[in-house]
Amino acid sequence: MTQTLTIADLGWSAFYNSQLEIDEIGTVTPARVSSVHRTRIATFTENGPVDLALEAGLSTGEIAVGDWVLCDPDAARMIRRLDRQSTLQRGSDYVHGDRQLIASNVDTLFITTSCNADFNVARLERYLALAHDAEVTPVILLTKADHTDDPDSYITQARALGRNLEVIALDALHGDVSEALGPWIGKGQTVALAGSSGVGKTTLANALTGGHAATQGIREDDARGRHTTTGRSLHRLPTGGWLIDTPGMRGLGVADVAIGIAATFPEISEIEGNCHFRNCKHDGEPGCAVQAAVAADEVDPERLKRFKKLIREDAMATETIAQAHARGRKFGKIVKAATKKKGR
Ligand SMILES: Nc1nc2c(ncn2[C@@H]2O[C@H](COP(=O)(O)OP(=O)(O)OP(=O)(O)O)[C@@H](O)[C@H]2O)c(=O)[nH]1
Ligand SMILES: [Mg+2]
Repeated sequence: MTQTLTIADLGWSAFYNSQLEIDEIGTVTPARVSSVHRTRIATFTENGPVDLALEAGLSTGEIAVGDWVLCDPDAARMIRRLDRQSTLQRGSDYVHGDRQLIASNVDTLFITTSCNADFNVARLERYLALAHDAEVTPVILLTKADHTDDPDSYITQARALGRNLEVIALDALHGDVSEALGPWIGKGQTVALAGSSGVGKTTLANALTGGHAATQGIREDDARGRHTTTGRSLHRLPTGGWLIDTPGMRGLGVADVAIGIAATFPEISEIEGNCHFRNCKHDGEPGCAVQAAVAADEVDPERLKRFKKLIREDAMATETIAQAHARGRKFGKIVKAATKKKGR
């Protein structure tokens, strides 16, 4: 990147500015994380790209692409991370209750799927829950529109997954992608691309940046890709926005996103309060308002099935996370007590 950028160009706003301590103003440099590595992070600053080492005790696992951090420019060292405006993360490890950071401080999530065997409404709903929970605007991108004679059928199915949900079908190899995605990629806006491997995320990123990041052909038999992109990275767009490309995700676990699930299924969550029992599972209990709405053709029974599955999975994963935190706290106390004893 040769041109100089202002901090506003990088996406800085009053939200981050208000987190600066008085003695930090003018002495530290804000930097936006562009990629995260094992022992260092790459960032963009007003003065160009800077690689930063972390303070002892900090792990790069706690840093997401898109984060704002403060750094000491002379020592090329990160001082601290600023609070995030939004955090996209998925449930990744149920045993340990871990969640994996996908990206942070994004305004829009481009949920990317292709007009072929990858298209799956249940998976799209998982991404929608994640986006809604993070208060990030979801947009469904249907790639490879040139692979089907009937892109409209995909558009109709995707639009049915939300109220006023933006759904865009495109051919990333031949169409004018910047024009189609214009509303979300303007100055200071940040978008993240997410979806299965091989759906064309990097192809879209290249079309938007004018770059040549590696993309790869897909296996014809199952329409799956081969994980060409291996790390998350932040890119500057000629339109003034910022784009985060991510590696394809095989499964998308939900964890601690109950609010996002409710927002993804408003036709169900809005009427649940009318059920006779407060903890109604909509499984045939008397006075169930949701089953009544299914009977009246107001709620799609397939959507209800998928809603219940996500709620169950989310509750289990959330409990595991809570248990893991409790274990962590207990372990911390034991270590503290042992250290104290030793010091005596
Ligand atoms: N015909 C057609 N092919 C496309 C389109 N978009 C992407 N492709 C092709 O699909 C293949 C996979 O594209 P990638 O951009 O590497 O997919 P990806 O989602 O980044 O994959 P991962 O990095 O593995 O997650 C490439 O061969 C692209 O040329 C499209 O709109 N139309
Ligand atoms: Mg890719």
